[in-house]
Amino acid sequence: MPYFNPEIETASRETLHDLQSQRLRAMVRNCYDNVPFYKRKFDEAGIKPEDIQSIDDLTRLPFTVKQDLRDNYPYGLFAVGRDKLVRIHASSGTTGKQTVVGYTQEDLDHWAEGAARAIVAAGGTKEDFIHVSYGYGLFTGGLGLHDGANMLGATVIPVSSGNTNRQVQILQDFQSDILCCTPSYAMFIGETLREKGIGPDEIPLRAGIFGAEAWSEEMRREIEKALGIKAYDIYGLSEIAGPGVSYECAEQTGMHVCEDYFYPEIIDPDTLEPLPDGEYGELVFTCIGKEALPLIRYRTRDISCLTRETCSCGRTLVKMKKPHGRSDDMLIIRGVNVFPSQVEYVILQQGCEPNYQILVERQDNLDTMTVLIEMSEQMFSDEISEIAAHEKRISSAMLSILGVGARVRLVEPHALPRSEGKAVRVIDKRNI
Ligand code: DLL
Repeated sequence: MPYFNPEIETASRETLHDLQSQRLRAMVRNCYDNVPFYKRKFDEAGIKPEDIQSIDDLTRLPFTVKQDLRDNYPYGLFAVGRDKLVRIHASSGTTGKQTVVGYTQEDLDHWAEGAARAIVAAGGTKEDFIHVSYGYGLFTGGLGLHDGANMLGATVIPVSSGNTNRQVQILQDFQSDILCCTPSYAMFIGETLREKGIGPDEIPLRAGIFGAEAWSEEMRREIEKALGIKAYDIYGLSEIAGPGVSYECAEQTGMHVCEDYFYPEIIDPDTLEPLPDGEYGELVFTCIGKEALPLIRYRTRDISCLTRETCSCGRTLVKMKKPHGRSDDMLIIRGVNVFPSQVEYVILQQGCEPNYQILVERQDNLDTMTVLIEMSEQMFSDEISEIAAHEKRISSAMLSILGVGARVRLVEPHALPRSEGKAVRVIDKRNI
């Protein structure tokens, strides 16, 4: 069973515990001495760096939230000066001011190692051609997988996102082995292949490493079929590191967290108390071992759970379940909590393809949810009554699974915009 770093990926729990404790001690000292924000927070909580001796003391430390990054925009939480910084990235900033993150060379090396571990866990070797279709730029996807492939010694094809016809040509002509992009873009590439009459067996692609947005098991199966590959999940977030904070192995029952650098916890988002393994709650990360932006107990808003059962791949690193979505993606429709991922589940379960958009409006003080779904070629019909019957069937499945009614409107194939990066699924007009 190949690993990128067997010493860490299959380390005993004791070894990891010691390493994590040692790194946490150094990190806390770094925060206290170099980040005035953390010094103030520690002082307010009456904590001295020497109070934190082991990773078990982590829960005594305060949380950090995205607003703290915004309040200290752009560089106020950095623990190093410009001379040590080597790279800046930023989040897309769709929900407010963008957040800016920075890395030293050592930070970049740790992040690249996470991405390299992910490529190896997906069956990649240094012989492989890694086709990177995540966007390059301030978004961490492109450069993250790029650096990971470089560290492994594989060959990078740095295509970036967009120009889907060209992507297909490169997949064929350059003989890419592993495709890296968002799951929604992988679907779009699959659809383009089909339109060109190219069968999945006519491209040499073997695997895909997909992340940056929530995607369901049903979506995985659609992508695997469309591209003729095995599809692996990868997770990350700019504030902690880009892709490679955690990654799937062949067992595909969760993503192994690089807990030697990024220590995970699950908390109850209301009480802020830690939750035991196996319970779903908000994922929190502490960047032990990070120099430039050492965030303590950063609340991700992602909903997941941790498991420490033995994995058939031999890795001992804790696994996090596929995030259900973000707590701030959750829609409240007439008082009922609805995650876009649940809507996607119904759509795929009802035999549609995952090309949809959720439109939320408020009419006469009442929330309404309309789900626009593209018809598949098989569903497409000139008979209005046939289309209406499909809409009725999907709508009643929505009601029984979501617990709230949704109007379903089937639209023509290709009527909805395709995404080359993270898909925009929800248009909420209630606050406009
Ligand atoms: O999306 C980093 C990344 C790039 C991850 C490429 C994987 C692949 P941000 O733009 O900061 O960073 O967005 C981070 O995206 O908090 C999750 O809500 C979501 N996310 C990332 N990976 C997954 C995943 C990158 N595998 C936010 N499943 C995170 C579900 C994911 N959600």
